[in-house]
Amino acid sequence: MQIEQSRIDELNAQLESGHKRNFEFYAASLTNVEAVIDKLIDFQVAIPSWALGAGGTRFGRFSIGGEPGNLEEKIEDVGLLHKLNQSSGAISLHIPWDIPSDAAKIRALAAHHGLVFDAMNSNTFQDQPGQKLSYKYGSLQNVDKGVRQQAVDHNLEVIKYGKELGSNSLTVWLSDGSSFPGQLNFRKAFQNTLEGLQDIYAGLPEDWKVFVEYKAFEPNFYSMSVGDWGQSLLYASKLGPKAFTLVDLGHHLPNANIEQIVSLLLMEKKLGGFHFNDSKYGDDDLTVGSMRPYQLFLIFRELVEGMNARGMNHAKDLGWMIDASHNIKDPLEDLLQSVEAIQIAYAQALLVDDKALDEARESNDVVRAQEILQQAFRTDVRSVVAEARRRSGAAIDPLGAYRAMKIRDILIGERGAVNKATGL
Ligand code: LRH
Ligand code: MN
Repeated sequence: MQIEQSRIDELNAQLESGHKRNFEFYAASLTNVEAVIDKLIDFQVAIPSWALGAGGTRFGRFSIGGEPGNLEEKIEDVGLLHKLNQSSGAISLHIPWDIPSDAAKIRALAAHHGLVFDAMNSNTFQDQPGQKLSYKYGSLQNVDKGVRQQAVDHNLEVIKYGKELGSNSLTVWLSDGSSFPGQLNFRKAFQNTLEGLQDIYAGLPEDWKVFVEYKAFEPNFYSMSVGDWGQSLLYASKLGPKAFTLVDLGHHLPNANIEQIVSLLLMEKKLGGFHFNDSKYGDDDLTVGSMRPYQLFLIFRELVEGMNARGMNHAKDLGWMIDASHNIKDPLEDLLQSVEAIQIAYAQALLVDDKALDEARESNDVVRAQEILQQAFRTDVRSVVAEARRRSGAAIDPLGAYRAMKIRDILIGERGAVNKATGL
């Protein structure tokens, strides 16, 4: 299904006066509101192709109905999100779940929905039907050279598909590690993994980047061979200028200070991008901003400070991607909420009075520094984010529009109630 612009304009007209009153009230107290709106309009978040169906856990999966049954329908669904918020202009594919049957046709379909292809994701954490060698004991770390080579070949194949689709980056997340003390020689595992990543790096086109994603645990529960930001930075530094770290918010040990990690990786010019989600315990892959919106704000605060310090283009110079899995929510509603939460955190981070904060820091006025930060965090910017959408032709209230148009019912009507999307 496709959404007609006239339908969005119609729904916006119903919300116009209330929105206008809200926006004018809040904008009146903001010095840089126009600059913030311009930045919000430019800021696009890539949607993961594997998060458009109902996820699940080992304990169960509850179908949502109307799920995309192939790559074309996944692109259609991201097209729906982008039409509603004009902030989801890219899709991140996972291979082999999303192998394009006809790359040119797929590329044209994406362009028709205003979408480009963000980072490609390889998969050496599952054994595919007919696969020669198993990844049970890891992929690039594996003691068996044949398994390591198979994993390298797969990543080079993913790059091939990415080139055909116009992507220019590869995310490598390795489930490699160990689940029991004694199982693994950590040094050999690191060396094998580095050699494998070097072979993949050698296959990168000139203008490509490779993102090394780290994770503290799962599916291995004693060690992970890319277990934290330090290990990812070590690999990325040894690989070369096209290699960067990728920060998945759910991949940290409890109470990790992610905003400090982000500020240092950015300072070191080795922060490549994000997988945004939220969590209370582990890699829960929950709606962005649903558990710890203040942490998300603090992360964006470090991003804005660090990117400004290096004169970076906020919208283009880092990979902004969501990585989520939906067990009980409608995936499209969850993703609309996540993009909104990211835009709100970014807008609040742009409102911080930099000069006053520096003065407070230079004079160790800890209380004033907190007050300056929380002044921005406690500023309701929802009407500013909505105004950015209105100006870009999107829905003032994407979630309201999604429900008013009964999109899930239409998708169930078109695709059936039981089909399962490939992905997690
Ligand atoms: C691993 C991960 C990785 C993806 C997978 C779907 O937890 O975050 O980014 O490949 O989820
Ligand atoms: Mn991830």
